[in-house]
Amino acid sequence: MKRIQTLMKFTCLICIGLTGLFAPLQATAQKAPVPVGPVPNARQIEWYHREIIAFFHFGMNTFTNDNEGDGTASPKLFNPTALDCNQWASVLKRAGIPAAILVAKHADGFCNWPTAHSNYSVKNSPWKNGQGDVVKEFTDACKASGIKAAIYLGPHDRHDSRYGTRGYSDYYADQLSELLRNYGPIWEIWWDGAGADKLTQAFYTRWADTVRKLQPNCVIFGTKNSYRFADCRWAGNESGMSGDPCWSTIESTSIRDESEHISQLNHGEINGTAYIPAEVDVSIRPSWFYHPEEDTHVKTVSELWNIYFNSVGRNSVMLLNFPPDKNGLVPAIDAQKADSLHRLIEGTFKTNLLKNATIKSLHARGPNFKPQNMVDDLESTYCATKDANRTDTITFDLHSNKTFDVIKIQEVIELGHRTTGWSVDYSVNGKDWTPIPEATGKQCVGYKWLVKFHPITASKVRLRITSGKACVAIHTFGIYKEQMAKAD
Ligand code: IPT
Repeated sequence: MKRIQTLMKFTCLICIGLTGLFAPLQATAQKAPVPVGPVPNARQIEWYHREIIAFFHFGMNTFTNDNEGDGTASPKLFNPTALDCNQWASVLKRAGIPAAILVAKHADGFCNWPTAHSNYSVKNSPWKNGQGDVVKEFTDACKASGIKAAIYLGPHDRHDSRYGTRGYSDYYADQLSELLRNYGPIWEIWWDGAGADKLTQAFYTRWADTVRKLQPNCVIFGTKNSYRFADCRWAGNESGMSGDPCWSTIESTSIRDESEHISQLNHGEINGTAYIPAEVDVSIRPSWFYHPEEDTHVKTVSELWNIYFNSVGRNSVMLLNFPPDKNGLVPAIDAQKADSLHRLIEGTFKTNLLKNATIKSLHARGPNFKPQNMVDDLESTYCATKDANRTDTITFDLHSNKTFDVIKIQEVIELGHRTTGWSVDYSVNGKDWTPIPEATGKQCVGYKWLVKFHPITASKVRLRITSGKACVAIHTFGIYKEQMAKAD
């Protein structure tokens, strides 16, 4: 009995000794890196993953062939002959676009839904004898297609004489409540800064409160005096161009003082204290609203491909506007371009040519964070270095020559912006390295960074993380061959 007890004691001591020795090592190898700097909230993480959002500018301007109506056009002019939001949704489904924002009221003040708070609405139009509701048709169509529905309720209003007064604050809050209460989940609310200078922070404090109470998960696109509530920001232009770099971080006051900070909106600020990434609004046509004379000016697939690289490929979300015509339909040509863009994206990014590469890194953190995680197509895994290593060199041996012209790199956004410098080189003979100029001296990664260049044929590729704010955490690294169809 005594012997058994002594043996047990001895065994336990050995166990404790072994655990003591290996546990800390094991723990370091398995422990995730800690976040650095500002990090995204749950709404922003979800928003980033949509990548492309559709915008629908449809309203009185569609019928007056205008973009900025002054609010005096008669409601009698609003009369779409064949409005079909299911057609809009099917265009988006085919184009792989998972979320859409409808203009419920543009700055002319005309309301696309039968609001109880104004007579300037579809209620007084001939469309469906005043019984129609575009917001309802839109949100129903989105719901039926599994598309996230969102709303633009223009803060500026040229029709309502109370604009800028206390009375307007009530009016807008009432309309916001109507829209956020009666149409199911609203994924985003868009607060255009155009003409909104009269609106002080007090207006937005009240309206943001309404949003948060009625739709806690709703993303806020904030501008100017709504800066304190912004989940995402304007990129500083309407041509589809985020800056290089384009940090998700910024000083939120740069959003408030927009006109003096266009460059900050475009590039973000590396040491910005707020996490407010860019949403890049751009129209598939020259204007936001439909004009028949622009039927021959729909953006080409190459133009859209460039915009995709300059928005989604620059750590931003792309917000692509489709202007429905007077019938209330998305024109076939616009639909076809969006469809082709989708096929190009899908085709190009289908095969990561690094998938079967042998991968070596200098400072691998441990088995759970191995470099192979960068090419495994899994959402949950990533590659990280040890806490002490803010740089790394990761070499991919392809074993044979492969031709590629696109690079994709993604960080783990939940862990904040870490990488601040990176470059990619290739080797043909397996020994000497040549830099890819378009992928040299890069700074930002974030949710996603894409680079394209003339095709390169190589048997080895090397990713160098040259500087960072904390240890490296790369979610994805890939090389691809662009799959542009012949007809654009
Ligand atoms: C511009 C606004 O000033 C900005 O806040 C944002 O809402 C943006 O529009 C959206 O495109 S005004 C425009 C005429 C550049």
